[in-house]
Amino acid sequence: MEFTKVHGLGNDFIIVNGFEEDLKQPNRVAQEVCARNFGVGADGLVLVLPTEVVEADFRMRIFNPDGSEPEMCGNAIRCFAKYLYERGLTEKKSIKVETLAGIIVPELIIEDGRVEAVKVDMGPPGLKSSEIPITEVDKEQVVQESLTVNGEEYEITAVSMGNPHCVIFVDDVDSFPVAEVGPQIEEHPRFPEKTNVEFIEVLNEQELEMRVWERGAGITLACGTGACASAVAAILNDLTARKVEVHLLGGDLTIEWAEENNRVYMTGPAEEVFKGQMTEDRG
Ligand code: ZDP
Repeated sequence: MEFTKVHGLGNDFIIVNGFEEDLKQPNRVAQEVCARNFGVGADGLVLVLPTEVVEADFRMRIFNPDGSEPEMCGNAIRCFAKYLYERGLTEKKSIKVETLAGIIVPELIIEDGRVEAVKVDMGPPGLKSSEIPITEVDKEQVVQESLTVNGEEYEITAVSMGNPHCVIFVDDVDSFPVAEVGPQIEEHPRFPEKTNVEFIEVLNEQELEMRVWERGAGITLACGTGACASAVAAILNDLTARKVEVHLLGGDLTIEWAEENNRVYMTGPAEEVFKGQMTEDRG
């Protein structure tokens, strides 16, 4: 199985071209190849696939290291778009991608023939409790809702970017025990699809500092959908302007929740690292 290793802000992925490789059990392959010591090592497996949706150009599937299939991945879709363009699979600079979160549209920002960054139309956020989903409430917005975790009470804001996110504002994100609280919230019974968890320190009206515990993946250096959800949560709480810079362990993303059309735009880099070939019957 031929693959390409890519990353967006250190959130790393293995891309496999599904036009050439036929993966019978992508869930199992994801578990194998994402393993840091026994495989290639990555935060996810991404498949490039044809689409049957007339409004779309390609289809993206993504698998977490635990084999589960999330609806969307913000960092991966930037790498996905760059991969398509640089391999000549498309000449379009604005590519319509079918995902389980609907059609997402990455737009390449090209300088001197190189893809310098990708701006992604991530679509509108899901705010209703049923869209996230979160139980025990039936609300249009889940803002400053109380969640009890291991006897401790947290004020949460929950947002869907196709996938579920639970955002918690903290005073000091560097000292917060992400690895301890993250998994307890990921598996909290009020999130029936589990959830990604973002811990956010508001630096000022234009900047957020973020740490993430990802569903099915654990701590990662960056999470694109999480940065979008966190910006939306900060705006819902009147903490920031509608356009913010989100600082993650792996670098920065620019997120804008546009007032005129309710859509979220994410801009950030995408890098290709190496190509490889898995040995024998792996894959
Ligand atoms: O929703 C999930 O299960 C996530 N682990 C999917 C991956 C999301 C992601 N890393 C992104 O960039 O949006 C991080």
